[in-house]
Amino acid sequence: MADTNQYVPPKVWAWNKESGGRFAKINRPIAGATHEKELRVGRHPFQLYSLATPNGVKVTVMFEELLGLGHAGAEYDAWLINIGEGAQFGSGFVGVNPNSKIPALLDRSGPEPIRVFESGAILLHLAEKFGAFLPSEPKMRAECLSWLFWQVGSAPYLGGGFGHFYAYAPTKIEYAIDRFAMEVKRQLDVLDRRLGESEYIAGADYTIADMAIWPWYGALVKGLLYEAGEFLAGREYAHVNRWTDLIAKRPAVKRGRMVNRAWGDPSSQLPERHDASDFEKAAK
Ligand SMILES: N[C@@H](CCC(=O)N[C@@H](CS)C(=O)NCC(=O)O)C(=O)O
Repeated sequence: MADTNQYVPPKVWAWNKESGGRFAKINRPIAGATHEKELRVGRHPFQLYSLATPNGVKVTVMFEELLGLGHAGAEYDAWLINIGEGAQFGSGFVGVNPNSKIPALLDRSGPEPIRVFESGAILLHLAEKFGAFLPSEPKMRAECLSWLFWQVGSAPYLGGGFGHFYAYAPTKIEYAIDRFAMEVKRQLDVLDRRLGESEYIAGADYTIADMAIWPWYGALVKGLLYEAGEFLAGREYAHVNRWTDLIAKRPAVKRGRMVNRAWGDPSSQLPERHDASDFEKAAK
């Protein structure tokens, strides 16, 4: 591979399939399906096609929270989409999410199925449908949506920027790691200041903004993402740590983070979820 200091971009970029990096196998410069594959459909009103990455966990936590509140209409089947094997490029999945990324949702609760992609849009769709975890008072609602969209806009710097160059890139490039470590630490400070003045992100209540932010930034300060806890001094963000621990104790969060998880400690995994009783059957 070319030395990054000497790399001179060509006039027109060309796809170099040997570019390396942990996800080189699934990265492509073109969209669309690579193969025909129908999605399976279960018996519940919601069909979720996902994986327990931070973006996936946002949605499974939301479903478990809704069910925990007694919204029986939020029953869902959670199907495993193995992105490492390219399942996001199957024709059925691309039909639900033309962007080929988990999570993707099919809402079959009405007369016609509605597709929803982008984790933030899915959280909002469910919050509006069930009138839950999204404040109705205008000021609180605006605060909640502002933080929800903050997460959607900020996390790519954490994942695609910092995480990529710190953990996955084939070479360690100081400039890139510095640039994104600086930005991610700035983001953590934004959160820490906010959580120093407010119990939850949007205010006194737990909302979809917490569900969106926790799987990324909570995991980061605890050293569970990119093994970067020490590097970024995650422990120093005291308010983020306080809030991370508070949310981790919620029973729905404990269940949600297991769904579509197919790695790690066997007791933390529930690769597919089709019934509330599936959690009891999971390995202890
Ligand atoms: N902005 C999207 C990001 C989704 C995303 O990046 N999903 C990743 C896993 S966390 C994925 O499916 N990657 C597969 C790929 O890029 O091919 C969202 O919030 O839903």
